[in-house]
Amino acid sequence: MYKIYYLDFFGRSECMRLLFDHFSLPYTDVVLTQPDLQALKLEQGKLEFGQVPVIETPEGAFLCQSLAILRYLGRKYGAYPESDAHTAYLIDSTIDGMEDYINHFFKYHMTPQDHPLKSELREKWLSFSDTLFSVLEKRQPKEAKYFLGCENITIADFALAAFIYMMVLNEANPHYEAIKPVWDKHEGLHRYAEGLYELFKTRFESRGKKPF
Ligand SMILES: N[C@@H](CCC(=O)N[C@@H](CS)C(=O)NCC(=O)O)C(=O)O
Repeated sequence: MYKIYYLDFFGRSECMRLLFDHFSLPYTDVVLTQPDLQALKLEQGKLEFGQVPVIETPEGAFLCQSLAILRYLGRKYGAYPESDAHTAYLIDSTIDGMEDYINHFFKYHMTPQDHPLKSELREKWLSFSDTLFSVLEKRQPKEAKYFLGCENITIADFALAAFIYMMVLNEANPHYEAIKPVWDKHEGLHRYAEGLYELFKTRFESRGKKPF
């Protein structure tokens, strides 16, 4: 069985949970407190980068870096069409775009309210959101079930589903009210997002509420 070592967030490991559920692969969450994390950092060979998420494979290997793990699982279970270089590029650059969003979001979120750069960081985050949603809208054929109109599910769908229902359409996210109007403008994505919800409904409706 796979094990996911992470903090008590959906965060960078949610795309892996969606993939495990989709392919009916058993997994268990090892939810770490900060002291647990500090202790785990001292255990040789487990957290190579001193960060989580890390997954332990059924064979006992510890894998780190969330996006590398997602690609690894995608390759292993047929959800990463690498033989088509252009499709793989579109998938990778979409996932990198979400990573950039997360960096903008947390820079803004972690900056104290009275910091002189707070409103500039908010503008940068919202402006990047608009850019990201425009790119997604352009890449996604309106009627298609899977991202880019791929015939089968890919890691982009797992990453996008995790992202949209954690960072955007998540009322428990502290900046939901700010991001929702930006999302609402990008109508071309709404049907795809509804399809993702249906696909992962069991998890979304049983996982509880967390800010991200
Ligand atoms: N590039 C890494 C980033 C991982 C990361 O920043 N992890 C955070 C939690 S989301 C962490 O481990 N923080 C605790 C620490 O660095 O002590 C990945 O994608 O896995």
